[in-house]
Amino acid sequence: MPQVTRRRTLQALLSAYTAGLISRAAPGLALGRRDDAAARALTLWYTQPAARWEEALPIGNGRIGAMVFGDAIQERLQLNEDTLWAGGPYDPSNPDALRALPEVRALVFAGRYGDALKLADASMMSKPLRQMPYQNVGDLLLSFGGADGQPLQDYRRELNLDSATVTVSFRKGGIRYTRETFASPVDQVIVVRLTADRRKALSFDATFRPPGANDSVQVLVEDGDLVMRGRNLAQYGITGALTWEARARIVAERGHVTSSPAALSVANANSATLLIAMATSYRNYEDTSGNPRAIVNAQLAQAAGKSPARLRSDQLEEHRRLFRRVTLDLGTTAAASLPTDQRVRDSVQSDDPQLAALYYQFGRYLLISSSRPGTQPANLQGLWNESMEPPWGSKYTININTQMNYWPAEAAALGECVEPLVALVRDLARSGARTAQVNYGARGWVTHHNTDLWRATGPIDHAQSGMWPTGGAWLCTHLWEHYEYNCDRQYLAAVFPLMRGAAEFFLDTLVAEPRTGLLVTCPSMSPENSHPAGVSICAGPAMDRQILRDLFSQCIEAARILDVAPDFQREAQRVLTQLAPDRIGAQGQLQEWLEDWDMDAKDLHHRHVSHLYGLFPSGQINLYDTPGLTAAARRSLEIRGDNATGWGIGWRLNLWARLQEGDHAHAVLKLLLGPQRTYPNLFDAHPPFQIDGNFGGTAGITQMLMQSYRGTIYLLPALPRIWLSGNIRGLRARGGFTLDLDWHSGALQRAVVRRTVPGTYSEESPPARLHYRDEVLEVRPSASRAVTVGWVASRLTQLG
Ligand code: FUC
Repeated sequence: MPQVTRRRTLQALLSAYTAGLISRAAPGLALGRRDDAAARALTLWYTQPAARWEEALPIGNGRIGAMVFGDAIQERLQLNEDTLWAGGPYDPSNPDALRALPEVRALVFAGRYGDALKLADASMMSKPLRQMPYQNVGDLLLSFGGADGQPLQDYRRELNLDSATVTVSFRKGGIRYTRETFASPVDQVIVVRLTADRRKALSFDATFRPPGANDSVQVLVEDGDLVMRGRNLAQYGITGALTWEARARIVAERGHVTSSPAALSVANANSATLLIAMATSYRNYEDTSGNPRAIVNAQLAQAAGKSPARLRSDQLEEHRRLFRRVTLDLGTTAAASLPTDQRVRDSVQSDDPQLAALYYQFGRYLLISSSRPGTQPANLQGLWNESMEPPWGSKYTININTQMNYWPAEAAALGECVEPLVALVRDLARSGARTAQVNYGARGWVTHHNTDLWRATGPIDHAQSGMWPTGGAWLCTHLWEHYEYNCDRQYLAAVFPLMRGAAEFFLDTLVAEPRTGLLVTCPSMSPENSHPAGVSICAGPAMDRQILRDLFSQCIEAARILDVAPDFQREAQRVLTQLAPDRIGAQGQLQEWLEDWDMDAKDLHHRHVSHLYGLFPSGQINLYDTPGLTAAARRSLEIRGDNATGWGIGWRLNLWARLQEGDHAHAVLKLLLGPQRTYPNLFDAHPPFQIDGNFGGTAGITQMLMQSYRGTIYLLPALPRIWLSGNIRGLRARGGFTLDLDWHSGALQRAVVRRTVPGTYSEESPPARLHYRDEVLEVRPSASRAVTVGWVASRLTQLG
């Protein structure tokens, strides 16, 4: 064996061993106590198979994924591929919209909101009125023959976040069986490794089960592989334009593999490896000419050319490259030794800080598994969906949900995972230019409250929820945020035209509010909330002004950095000063609308807290620069209350953290982690399952421990008293910094600051401005030298 290969194999063996993937009973290998505890802290585990989908465990490589159920007798892997959606390329633009626009505006400004809504519904909406839903590929079923009457013993099912592997193991008839399932981002296949601790003990049948409601799907055996192929469904009058294929190959050690028309059977093998590849003909939102059969064949050929150990070590290395960047320890109580479903059930009354840490890392795991460079962004369910008619189509809802999916990304050191979102915006800037032109007669581009695989950008569903033009502008703030964390000028130059296009749409469509002359969006809404007229349609909601303030200032700053577009900079500056300001209402609350309507709104506890965008995710309203508005935002938050949908709670968590109220933030986090909002597999419950709450939770925990905005890094800004001692290592902060934080007895012990993007920094670069308990300290770590600070005699002090 060549030296390098041997070293790699040894390394792989060691990593598999530390992660607990190699049987603990393996001769000569004794797992150390410390590693055992570390592996436990990153493991979701159960003593029974999944009885329903929300108990199954997710794996994914960003593009393909599975929910693993883990039944001993009949294993089910519910499969997904992120480009398998209904329909095909389509243009939902509606020329009637432009004709109706002046009248809808006039009706809004005349206070005839009901009539405005009716006219918008009749004339301004997309054709078709709905967007295409995400689909399910179907199931891979493995049947192990359970009629022998032998009882099951020592059953355990787990997901280890550090190895991104679901392991099912049990004993039956004196034999221990183990199944390990993972999705490889390197080899683009799902791997199921089946082993038994007695020779020739492994026998099973494998088949595909098509998703319901699709007659085009065939299951067959072809060239020794199990194959399922079909076309996607038509929807809302849009023809299905995709073909797709799932293909599974079994490599068995010893034993026999035989086939029947729609199944493969393995008899008396020592072990077996199943490789599953999936692809569709989607190339991009305008082109569906790909060849899924050729793609899956090539993927299987590559994967089958590698040993199981090599498939495993390549996957581990790539997963850990991202996953291991951040570690979090919030302390451990007795609760941590219980199965995960029980911990969720107990979490309301028990003290289980480790569950919060597990939830935090699960959010990071989900982002790594559902959004990698080159894949589709994480949709409403990330990647995982078993339905042909999922809730809200499992699309991209961009009036909060998709953005929330990416809230944790940068600070949790997963900047790469934002790439699919940037690519989505690149597409929307093209498809949305058509909608801007046709529906509004405007330059630039626009997207309303939803989009799909086909990058549809018009208003959908009903004017009540769809007539909101600010979705694309909000997405663009993520482009800027990616720059702020990674300081890559070349990247900024590439995305600036997208940001500029989003701004140009508003340069052309903002209108002067008749009474004040201030510029407002119209028609628009404060997402999905009805004002006292009982409808949402309005002019100039607070959220739009806040998003546009961010978009325009970020465009100006980007143009300055790049030294481009002076005319555009001037125009953007002029508009910035004419946007209607935020206002404080009679109850001391931050007004959600131009008028002081808040207390008369239909639902005081509405799940959306759109007008608080300025406090979080934006920082334009904050404790330091705008104390009055911040107090008003706090009042609004109190009026809204803490309980909401999963993502509604997730948003509130981040907001309380921004207000630096750690104990309140912790109480909100407890709501999120409780059984009402978290399923046994730790998926967020809107309900139903929606992944945004998971990501909002991970972002919120970060915000409790560290915030970076206003050119300042806030250390432990919202540490709850109950997290007495702990540490978090590897967080990223704006400006290209990495931070390790340790705290003890409720106080900062030390912070280590590094510069992570050395190439972009010189000695003149801004320092890291650290803030802790009203003390500020500027430090200058260099590329090669970390700076350590501590809290000494109530002062923030540089220690080294
Ligand atoms: C928005 C929310 C709903 C749901 C949907 C996907 O419309 O108001 O609660 O999350 O998106």
